[in-house]
Formats: sequence, C-alpha cells, structure tokens
Amino acid sequence: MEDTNKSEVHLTYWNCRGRAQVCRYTLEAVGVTYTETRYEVSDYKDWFERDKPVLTLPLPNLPHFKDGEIHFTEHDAILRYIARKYKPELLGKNLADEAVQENYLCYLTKLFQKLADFCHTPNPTDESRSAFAESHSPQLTGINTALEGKQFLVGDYLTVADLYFYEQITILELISKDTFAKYPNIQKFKENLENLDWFSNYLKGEKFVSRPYFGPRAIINN
Ligand SMILES: N[C@@H](CCC(=O)N[C@@H](CS)C(=O)NCC(=O)O)C(=O)O
Repeated sequence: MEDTNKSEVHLTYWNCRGRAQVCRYTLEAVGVTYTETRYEVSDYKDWFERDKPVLTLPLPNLPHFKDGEIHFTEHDAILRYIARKYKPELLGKNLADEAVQENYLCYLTKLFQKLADFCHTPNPTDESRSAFAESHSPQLTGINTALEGKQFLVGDYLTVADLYFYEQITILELISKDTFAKYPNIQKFKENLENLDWFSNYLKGEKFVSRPYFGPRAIINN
C-alpha cells in the first residue's frame, strides 16, 4: 500500500486508474495540496478486512475522500466537491454552462461502467473491440460536432466534464486504438487538454498513475 504523508485533503483508492483517476485530475486542476493512499490489489485484505469494517461512513467504498472533518465516498460526489470548494468554474461559470457541464458529466459517469464492463469481458477480439467502440458512434459524433470551434466541451474554459471525457477517450483508445480517427474535433480537444501546462506536467510526473486501468480481473487493462 502506497500511503503518502496524510494531509487535510486525502484521496484513498486502489493503485490503478479506475474511478479515482478523474478525482486525481480534478485535484491537480485546482492546485490543492493533497495526499493519497493507494492499496495494492494483492493486499486487498488491508481494505476489505482491516480498514473498511472500521470506516465510520454510511456507504464505505473506494474511492473515499477526506477534507479535514468532511469524509465521504462516490467518485462523482468527490469530483463535484473538489470543484465546488476550490474552483467552482470547473462546474460551469453560469447556469447555462452548468447545465451543459452536467449534461456531459452525467452521461460520461454512466458510460464509465459500460467501458469497464467491456474491459472485463472474456475473449475480446479485434472485431468485438472495434464493434464496441463503433457502438458509441452516435454519441461520439454528437460530441465531435458540438466541439466544432470550441476548445473544450462547454466552451473556452476547462470543466470537470472535460477531465472525465479525456479519461474515457484514453479507455476507448485502449479498447480500439483508431476509435477517434474520424473525430478530428475530439482529437483536437484531447491535444488542447494535454497542452495545458499543469496537465502535461502531471502526466509526465511521478504522481501520475499510468497503468493499470482496472483491477487484475480486467482483460483489457494495459
Ligand atoms: N458508486 C461507487 C462505486 C465504487 C466502486 O465500485 N469501487 C470499487 C472500485 S472502482 C471498489 O473496489 N470498491 C471497494 C469496495 O467495494 O469496498 C463510485 O462511483 O465511487
């Protein structure tokens, strides 16, 4: 278990990308000092048998997030909390932008489970991988069109939905590497994010969890 010195702001998850990755991006985006616990899957008993039973939360799970006395679970609640507290514009600068941001974020949080499920499906073939990616073409076409003339999903500034979409682009590329060949605006969007100084430094740095994406039962994972 990797356990950096605990600070007031602390994120706990497995040592993989999973549901915590966008929480990590969001912590980086707001620039707050934070620490992490990352359980090794081989030491899963540390979580399930030692720490989880004594966690006095109504819905103990991973990820869980602590900010001083405030302590809770659910990765999407964590994302919104971090943004709301440290940089509310990450949820949209006005009511109209908030609606667009939430529209994407709600869609993408549901999509996560579908991507994760596919990555755990036995015996994927090149055909099944590209067919799965292709099954999302109505939504990807819609997003590609909506990105025309825009830097990010809401407009010219970053929101949590962008960070979420970024992560899912990388998962879809892991499933089928040419998924975005026919979506130039999504490719440009990905570059726009990777060109942000704080993000490119994070991706190159030691804190970044590059692999694996999921736990060891995933078939598509690296
Ligand atoms: N709805 C929860 C799902 C959390 C969840 O499924 N966590 C998985 C990893 S992605 C886990 O291993 N949980 C540990 C547990 O069940 O105690 C969320 O969105 O955060």
